Amino acid sequence: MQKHWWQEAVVYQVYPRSFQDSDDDGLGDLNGLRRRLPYIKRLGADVIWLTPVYRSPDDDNGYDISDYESIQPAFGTMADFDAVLADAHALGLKIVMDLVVNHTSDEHAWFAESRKAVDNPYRDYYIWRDPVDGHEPAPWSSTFSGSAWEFDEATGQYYLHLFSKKQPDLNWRNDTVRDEIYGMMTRWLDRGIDGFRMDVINSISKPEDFTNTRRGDDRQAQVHAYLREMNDRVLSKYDIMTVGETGGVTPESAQLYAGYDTHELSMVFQFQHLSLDLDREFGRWRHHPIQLSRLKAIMTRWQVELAGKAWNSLFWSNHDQPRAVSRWGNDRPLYRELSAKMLGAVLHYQQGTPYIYQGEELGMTNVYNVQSIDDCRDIETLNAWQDLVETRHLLAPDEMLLGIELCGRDNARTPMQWDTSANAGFTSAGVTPWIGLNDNYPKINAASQVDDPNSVFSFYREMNALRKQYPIITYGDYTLLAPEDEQVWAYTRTLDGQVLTVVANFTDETLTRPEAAPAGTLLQQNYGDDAGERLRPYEVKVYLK
Ligand code: ISL
Repeated sequence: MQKHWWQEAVVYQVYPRSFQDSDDDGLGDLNGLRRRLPYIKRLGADVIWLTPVYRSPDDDNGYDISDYESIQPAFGTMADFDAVLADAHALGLKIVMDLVVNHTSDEHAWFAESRKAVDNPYRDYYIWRDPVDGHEPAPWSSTFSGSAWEFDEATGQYYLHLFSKKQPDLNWRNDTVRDEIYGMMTRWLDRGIDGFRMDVINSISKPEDFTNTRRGDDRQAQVHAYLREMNDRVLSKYDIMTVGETGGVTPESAQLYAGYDTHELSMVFQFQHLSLDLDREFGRWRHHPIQLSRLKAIMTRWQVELAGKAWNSLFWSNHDQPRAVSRWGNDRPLYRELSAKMLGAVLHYQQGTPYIYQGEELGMTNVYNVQSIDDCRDIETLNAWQDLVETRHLLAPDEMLLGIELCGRDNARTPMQWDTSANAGFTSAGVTPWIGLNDNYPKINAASQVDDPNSVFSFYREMNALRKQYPIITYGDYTLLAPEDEQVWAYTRTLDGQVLTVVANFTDETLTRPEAAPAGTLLQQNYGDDAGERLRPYEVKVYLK
């Protein structure tokens, strides 16, 4: 296996509209991020993944791009972007940009042309079909509720949109579309960025007909051909990292996307572990408790099956997910910090590149102050409310609000909690942020944690530092211990005769386990001492021998 810098890196995900406002419009921006770069450096991250900052009508918070080569004015200018990049590089931080090329905004110039006439030169940039018997050409549905087909009066055809109707899907079969995208990517790389996180990249290839209604990776025909072409024509010319967002991938298919010798991507985001608490029918809007043995089994399969063949990404959370400590840990005051540290350790000591979503390093929690749908901003949430509550009456308002509270995307999108001042230091007092703050910011904020050696922040910082010191954390082989245990997650990593053991209590009970007292010296823990085989609530211990 050839070693790559991104295998040894820790990535910090920044959602810029919620990170730091610098001009008092209630929206985070590039100058705000620039001011906070030293914070990310101090945490010990190596790479920033920046979610979209391109020009966009913001139907889906920037994932609907109307110009790939200009900056959203509310976020700043291209000069501001260059300044962020230069400052980041000066600090030794790399920047990976979001690449959203499954779809554009309907306000992109290509789509404005495309919808004008069936013989417009841009028509074939998108996916247009005639109606069948007066309605949608095929039964595909949108991730954001309703049909994936929108009828366009002007030309009497439907266009495909896997997400909102303001996000028409690009037609990757069209050689010119792919040329345009590769050209755009090349210009960004030549600007000096360090890679791409590729939005829903395993959806870019569409079948000839749209009769297969199963979701997932198996409806892709050409995706590997496209990614190999992209790699050949663009990616392989730079020393960058790429991570594909690939819902539906399995350890087998991930080896095609991210195999060491498949010449596609550096790694992918898989979502199997994030599906355990979802409902078959109502998805994230009806929640089920997770079974630890199943979570361990999924993560272990990825560890074992990719070993030596492809590289894992490791994440609990991102801007589409609820907060990790609320979902997998315990966000009550007594256990919040303990369980946030425990979760961090269980994830970061596995093999792969860890991703920290902004605020996770502080133990930021889900939002419990949502009173009504009017407090929500996320298009997925708003559309689902419209569909499931208002139109089809499948969920009662209270049940849906509970679903939103437990799993809605806005949980991750409230402003970063910097300090105890009004608006948490995200924006000035008196400004109304684009989305309400989590009202626990006086308790959970960066200012109270960065200098506290016992804080969640310091725990994450310590993990990041240990990773630099011990190659076993990056490269060791993973073995699960006691797979059936529903309360404890224990595993080892081995490399060159060394053994690293991680033992974690996922409950609020004190337990006794032989695995909890392995040989070796304690490298990291969240209680300050070692109780041997006794594991206290949410205790985690990491040993090295
Ligand atoms: O949560 C999911 C899978 O468990 C899905 O929300 C999935 O990650 C998502 O639908 C794809 O997300 C990406 O593309 C969307 C955008 O809204 C998300 O923010 C982005 O991460 C469309 O561009």
